[in-house]
Amino acid sequence: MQEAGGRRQEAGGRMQDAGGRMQGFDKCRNLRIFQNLSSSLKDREHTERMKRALVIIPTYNEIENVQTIIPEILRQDERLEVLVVDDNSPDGTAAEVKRMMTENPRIHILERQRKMGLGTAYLAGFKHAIAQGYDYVFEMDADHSHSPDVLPRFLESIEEYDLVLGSRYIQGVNVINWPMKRLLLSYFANQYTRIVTGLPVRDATGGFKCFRVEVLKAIDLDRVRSNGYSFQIEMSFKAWKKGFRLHEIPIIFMDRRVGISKMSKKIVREAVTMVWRLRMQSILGRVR
Ligand SMILES: Nc1nc2c(ncn2[C@@H]2O[C@H](COP(=O)(O)OP(=O)(O)O)[C@@H](O)[C@H]2O)c(=O)[nH]1
Ligand SMILES: [Mg+2]
Repeated sequence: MQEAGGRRQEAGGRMQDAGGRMQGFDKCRNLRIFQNLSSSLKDREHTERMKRALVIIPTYNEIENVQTIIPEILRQDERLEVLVVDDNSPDGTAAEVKRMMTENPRIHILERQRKMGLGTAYLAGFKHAIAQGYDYVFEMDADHSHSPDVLPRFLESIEEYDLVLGSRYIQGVNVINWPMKRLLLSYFANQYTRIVTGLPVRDATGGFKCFRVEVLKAIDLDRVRSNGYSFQIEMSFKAWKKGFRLHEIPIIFMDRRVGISKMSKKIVREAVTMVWRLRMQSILGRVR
């Protein structure tokens, strides 16, 4: 940045010289002040634009969804890039993403050999984001349950907070098209999580969120144990315990229209025990 700023000043200087020759030094003073001001505004704008945000999308058999969701995401803000983490989807999701990559350099892919779960897919994406120097890192589903229109609001909030969570439960219940059974499960799972862990958020299991990369660097990613919904709880809990600032913004969650859910009873069982493990870690001062 300094180098860029320096170059800009030099350019400003050259313009002053030209102006000086034409109109005399004093007459150019106001023009110079104006030039310096506008150049410093441009510098600030430039610095902000330099922030890079990576939207990580884990996929398993989402070929139709990636075709539509990725362009919608990229349209929201020029700072956004997308990383698909695909687990060798039999429907050819990865091949489709690679085709899209030939047309747009803001799309990336990480391919894994087999279906290994949502949590480890995100962990692989987080490590990539850290290594590649991104500033903000999003989690987002491929299936249009999370609306890309909210991404600009996340980008605003992440300027002030360290972890911004999309919440279905801060303005009533904003879930569309879920069977009542699943909604009740999610709602009470969240109450249960809050009681057991103390995590002060309304929606701890949601998967639409944005981390400052510093949060990901502070958490020992190799020690993150959970893989399903409790992965979301574990990441937010660890961020909170490490003193980072969490903030919830309202989102509307829509059930998928295309493809099938990978939700299972095993994922629910994992969450039930994980919250107790987190509480124990906290009591013993072992949150890493
Ligand atoms: N890479 C990868 N992605 C997964 C896996 N399981 C689920 N996903 C993706 O995670 C996101 C959320 O999963 P989904 O089945 O919609 O869960 P639901 O919304 O809770 O029913 C989707 O983009 C899925 O394609 C997995 O094992 N590996
Ligand atoms: Mg879904």
